[in-house]
Amino acid sequence: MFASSFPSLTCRSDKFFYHSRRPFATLRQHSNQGPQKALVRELSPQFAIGALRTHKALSIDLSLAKKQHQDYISALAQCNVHIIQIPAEDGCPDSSFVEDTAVVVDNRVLITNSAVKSRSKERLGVRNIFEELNYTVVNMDHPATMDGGDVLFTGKEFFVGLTSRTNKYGIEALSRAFPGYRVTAIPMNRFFPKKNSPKYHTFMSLASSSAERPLHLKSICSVAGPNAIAFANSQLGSAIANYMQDHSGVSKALRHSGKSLSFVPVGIPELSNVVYANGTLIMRDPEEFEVDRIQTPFLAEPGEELIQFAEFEGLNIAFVNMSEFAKADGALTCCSILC
Ligand code: CIR
Repeated sequence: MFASSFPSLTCRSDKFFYHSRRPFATLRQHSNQGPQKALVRELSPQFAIGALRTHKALSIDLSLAKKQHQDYISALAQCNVHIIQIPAEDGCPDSSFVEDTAVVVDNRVLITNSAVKSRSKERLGVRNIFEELNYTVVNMDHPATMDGGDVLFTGKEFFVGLTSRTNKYGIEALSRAFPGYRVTAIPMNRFFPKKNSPKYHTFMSLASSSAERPLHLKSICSVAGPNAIAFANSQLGSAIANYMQDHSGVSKALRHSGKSLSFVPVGIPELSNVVYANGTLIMRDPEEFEVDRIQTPFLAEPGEELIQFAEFEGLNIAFVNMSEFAKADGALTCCSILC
């Protein structure tokens, strides 16, 4: 059992629930079938110069990024999924972050509306491919905005980050698009210290790391296996994992059978974004990360918790170096749509 012992939270408002009052038992029964396809998008030739990034000074090596993207696709292919690669969207440097453009569950796809102008055209090519594949396509329109990076689907329910990219109208649109599933919004800002709190200045200095000021919900947590969520074992990551655990319909429904969600704490926050499909866990290469043994003598080896979890669950592991994508605030989930 890898459930962590993170501290309890006090925030428990129902304000952020959309379908939470529906008893979980009345919601759709989940099928255990894993994804059959992975949609990926060719790297834009403008990726290195034009991709949005929090840390503007970071320079991206385009040829290394291309290699990493190829390795990523090879790792996905090991997950027993059929790879569908579509061309980059013309004039959209971020279009390889295809996850943000759509949310797919069963045979239905919600094409999201980006809050960022430079990314708004990306949805065109994605919508076309899903129409060709005969999915039921639902479009999200203004004022709703969403990035798929904020949407964590456990297979049974949605958790959605309320962020600078995803607003409450976007979450309402998601609830309408997938009426059979419970949707819980996670108000990310609520977990940051208030400006007048004594912790604020410490927090802001830590916040130079994008892991502590994540762009998306899934920058610091992701599905790591059946009923398992990996999360950054940081103050913010633990608070969010705690919130999910408290608000999960599955936890409540299955509490008595002992089959609730389990949470895998990951010491290096950037390693908490993983891809799980059909018995394989893709994680960032632990060699990308160095542990400062003087500052943090007791920290586990990078990725050790995930590797132990995968071994315990009998999952295959694939490592992929994503350093160039991370410079543009991306990681593993963002480069594909599993469906
Ligand atoms: C952006 O700022 O939109 C891109 N540079 C990064 C998007 C990463 N997407 C994701 O993690 N789902």
